[in-house]
Amino acid sequence: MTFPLLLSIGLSCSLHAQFLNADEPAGGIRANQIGYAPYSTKIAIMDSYLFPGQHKLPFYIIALNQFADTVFRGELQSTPAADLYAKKVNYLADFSKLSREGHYYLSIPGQGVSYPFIIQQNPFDAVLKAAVKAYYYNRASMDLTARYAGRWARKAGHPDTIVYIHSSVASAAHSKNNTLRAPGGWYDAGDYNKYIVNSGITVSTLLEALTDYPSVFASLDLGIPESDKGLPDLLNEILYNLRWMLKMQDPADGGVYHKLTSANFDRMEMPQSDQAKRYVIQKTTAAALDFAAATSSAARSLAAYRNKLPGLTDSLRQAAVKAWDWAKTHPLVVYDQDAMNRKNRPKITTGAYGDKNLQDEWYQTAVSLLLMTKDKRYLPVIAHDAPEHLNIPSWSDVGAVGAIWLSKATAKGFENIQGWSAEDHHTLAALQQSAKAAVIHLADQLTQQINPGFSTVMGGRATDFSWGSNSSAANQGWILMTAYLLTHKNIYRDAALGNLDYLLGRNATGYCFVTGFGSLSPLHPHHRISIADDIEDPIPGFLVGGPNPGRQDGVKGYPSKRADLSYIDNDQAYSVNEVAINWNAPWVYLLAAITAAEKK
Ligand code: G3I
Ligand code: 9MR
Repeated sequence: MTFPLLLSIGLSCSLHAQFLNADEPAGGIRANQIGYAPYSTKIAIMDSYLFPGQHKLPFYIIALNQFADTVFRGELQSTPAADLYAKKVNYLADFSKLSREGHYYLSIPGQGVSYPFIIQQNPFDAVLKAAVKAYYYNRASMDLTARYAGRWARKAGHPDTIVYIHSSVASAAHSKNNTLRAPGGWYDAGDYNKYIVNSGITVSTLLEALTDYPSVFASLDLGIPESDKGLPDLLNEILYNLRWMLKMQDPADGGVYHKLTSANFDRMEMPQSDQAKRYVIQKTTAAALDFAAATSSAARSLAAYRNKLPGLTDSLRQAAVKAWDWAKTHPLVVYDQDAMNRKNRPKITTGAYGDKNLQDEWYQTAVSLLLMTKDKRYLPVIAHDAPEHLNIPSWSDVGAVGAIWLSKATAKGFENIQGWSAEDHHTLAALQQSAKAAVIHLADQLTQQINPGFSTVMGGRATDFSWGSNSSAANQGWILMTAYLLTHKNIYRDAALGNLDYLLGRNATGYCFVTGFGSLSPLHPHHRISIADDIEDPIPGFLVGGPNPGRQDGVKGYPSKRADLSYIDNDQAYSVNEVAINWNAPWVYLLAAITAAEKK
């Protein structure tokens, strides 16, 4: 490593690129490649798999200035137990006591150096902003102009003004000539389709970040066309998708189409080049429920901005109740793509989001509608469908989202409601109590499932590594930070910060899993726009899927079969290197939560 070279280029972003180009790799040092708040925990791991070191070696934190000042000296310690996957003890450098702001790297003489990092207040502001802006870059149906999109400016794709009603749709009273209009919204992921189930949890998660950390988002200026309208930009961005979601409801009966899609996944081309016919597919119960949950949670969040958005709050409220009523009369229309394809043409082969167990959807949606309407008809459903055990949130398991909503709701607003008996109030209080206990219990389970090799909750169980594993790390963070909000116990915040470090580089692969950030970062995500746009750098701000030993994409060249190493930065590797709206959402939550909870 030629540090004088580094010094000559100054302390700018190009620093990171220079590190990558340097001859010497970072060895087996695994650490957050962005940085730390001054008073937070700061840990780097020497991965024994790659690092031939031994404990008791000294390590140094060196300032990236012309004097290369040593600002901290410590000694490596062995991790408390073996790494769950490598089955060996790693070494750990703890430099939490270093609080002086600056640009640094860690050095173990004769062994290697880390990538650079910063210590400063609010170290994640740029990552957070990019994580939200990523949604803008995935917008359908509008030009992204250079003013807002910079070098990623592109033409509008998929106007979705003529969307065909697929034969799987039993009735579509509002269609004209067997077509309808449903422009806007975000592309789901690396593909160009739009799926209600996944949009639902994405919107609900992002709204929760806005609700819990309003001051973090009040000042976050995304530079999008809707900026400066007096609303937080996160909300502006969410509204772009919500307005599309509203168009996916049949106003005649309240049913909601499962997805808007082409028959097959598109080639690796820019959105505007894709001319395939688009269809709305079958109304399903999951779509109706997830739609109702997202629209009602939006109506609840928007109450604070009501006079800025005349009409929208009311439309959302009505849409949510109508979708619920449709679900009540169609309680078990599950999306089974194979069965659907046996009866309908064209065959549809894009993402299914086909959840067969809807108990958790009933629960979360009943919670949201209860909070929005104060109508006690939702109480029995909540009582009946409350999950016995909560799992971390995912597109197919939203019970924890409902429990989070219920546990944070206050009794305020429920007093003096007509028609509520003392017993109803008692039932609500008991349900709230058990929701809160369940969220805290889940957080406690998480704090006890540590992979000692990296001191992270993420990877504490082998099942953490499945498709979209990085979103599991972020969703674990969401649960932990909710428990922190509910109890103010530092153990939850510290565990969540460990997962944030995991995603930014303290993991076995050595990658900072966010496009455009860190020194070793995905350059080839499975993201059609990033692949087809002739710009070398991928669209920034996306969390990639992450290690997944399923390796369903069949790509050759994965470095290892080990669960935590089953990752490859290859644009065909969709089971580990795709991006998705539902994966960035808990990432946004975690970044905002950690920012708000920064130790001063
Ligand atoms: O639930 C089982 C779990 O019990 C088991 O232990 C584990 C072992 O691998 O598998 C789990 O199921 C996996 C599930 O994801 C977990 O969420 C399935 O094997 C896996 O096939 C499934 O992958 C889904 C993938 O689509 C394929 O259907 C992902 O969740 C889902 O995020 C992804 O979504 C796609 C859309 O279809 C299309 N757009 C892109 C998007 C992101 O890749
Ligand atoms: O690009 C598709 C991605 O969005 C999906 O998550 C993934 C799994 O459903 O499928 C990708 O599409 C691939 C298809 O499944 C198989 N043929 C190659 C396609 C592009 O790599």
